[in-house]
Amino acid sequence: MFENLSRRLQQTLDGLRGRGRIGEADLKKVMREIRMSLLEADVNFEVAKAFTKRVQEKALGQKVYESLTPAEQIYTIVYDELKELLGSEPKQPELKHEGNVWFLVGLQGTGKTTAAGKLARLYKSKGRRPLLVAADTQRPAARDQLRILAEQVGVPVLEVQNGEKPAETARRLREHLAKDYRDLVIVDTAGRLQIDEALMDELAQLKDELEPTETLLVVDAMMGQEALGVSRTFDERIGVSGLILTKLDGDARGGAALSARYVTGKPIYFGGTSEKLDGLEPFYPDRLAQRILGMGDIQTLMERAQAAELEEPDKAPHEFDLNDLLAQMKQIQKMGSMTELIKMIPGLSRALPQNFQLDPKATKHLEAIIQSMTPAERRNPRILNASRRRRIARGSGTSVQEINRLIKTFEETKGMMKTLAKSPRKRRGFFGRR
Ligand SMILES: Nc1nc2c(ncn2[C@@H]2O[C@H](COP(=O)(O)OP(=O)(O)OP(=O)(O)O)[C@@H](O)[C@H]2O)c(=O)[nH]1
Ligand SMILES: [Mg+2]
Repeated sequence: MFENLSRRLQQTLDGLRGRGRIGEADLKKVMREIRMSLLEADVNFEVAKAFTKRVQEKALGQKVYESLTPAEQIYTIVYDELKELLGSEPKQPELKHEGNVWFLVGLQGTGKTTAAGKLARLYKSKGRRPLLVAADTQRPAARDQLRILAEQVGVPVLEVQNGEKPAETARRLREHLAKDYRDLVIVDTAGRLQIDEALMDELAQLKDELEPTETLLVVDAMMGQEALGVSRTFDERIGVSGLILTKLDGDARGGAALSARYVTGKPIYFGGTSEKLDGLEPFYPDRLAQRILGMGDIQTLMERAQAAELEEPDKAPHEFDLNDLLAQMKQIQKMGSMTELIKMIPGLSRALPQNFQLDPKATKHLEAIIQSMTPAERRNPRILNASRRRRIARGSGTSVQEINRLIKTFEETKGMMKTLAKSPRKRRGFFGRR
């Protein structure tokens, strides 16, 4: 998602690079290009218009910073406005010491049940005690789906019965909580293909009974503009406190995601990034804006790297060796597609061709080579002389050239690890500043 928009915006802004001055006519042209890029990405028309108008006003009115070139100034304005459009500051749902009830609503298939499971997993990992409530009173299959997720996450689930009245559900919930203390109740509700009165009434009644502390509207980013009109209806009828944007990993153009905050006026709390239970991330307007403008999302990258590292049992400090390289390759596979990660590295994303994919077989080869080495060789690749390399090539069914290449990659990675370890934060920001 966002790839085309990202590419087009970057092209437009790159076109300004190296200019000493940007005249009003040039600026108008740039604004037209930005507006077109946004519209092509399926951004709401009003949103696109207002966006470019604000960028232009700021660009004309801004005092000139000597430290920035005109192109860089426009870059920063576009960045600021994108961030603003996405909600400016990251927001999370309110979480009190106890008594939290989160109500998930949304159209059919948007990802409510999946999001309920993901939220339970996320907050359990933060030390909370979630309870899932399967509140679809019509489809037993929907309740089964949530029960399976609850089992995977390891949290209990309370299931409504067919045709159960909201007041009865509330009573059973209180009874359940009296027996088994829980500080976060996540309620998964039924979806419908279209807004329909019966559903809205049912949800409104259930909401009255359960008195949720947050009502989270689940919006499918793949649905495009129409999702947002629907969101407004949900808000009018039921009241919504925040959004969860799902399927951000899809190949939709991204317009709905970009317009959601502006059109609904509600903060985006989370983004869904895969079908799996760990595919939910707090939504950071600044990081997404950075990613769209191609500045790389180093912070997300580092956090994901750290999260994966926590799962590594062996954390004793030692010199980076081939075992680490192998472990790293495996972690990277775990972290998500390599291509996605590479796209987050500043500079690299723009250098790559549009449909770039890495070869997953490459890791398998690497693994075979490293596994053919003795423990001593893995710890200290310097001892790998020609005869050892020949032996390893035979053992792993590869060639000496491949081993040489691996050693080179290893040396490079080792160098990079040192640089990253020294100054992880200095690399952030516009054009190396900040
Ligand atoms: N790729 C991707 N798929 C998702 C994401 N969230 C949900 N899905 C998929 O979307 C489909 C529908 O998800 P559900 O969670 O069943 O949707 P729902 O809103 O509960 O649907 P109903 O209960 O029928 O209204 C499933 O195939 C999910 O795996 C996401 O963030 N990314
Ligand atoms: Mg469901």
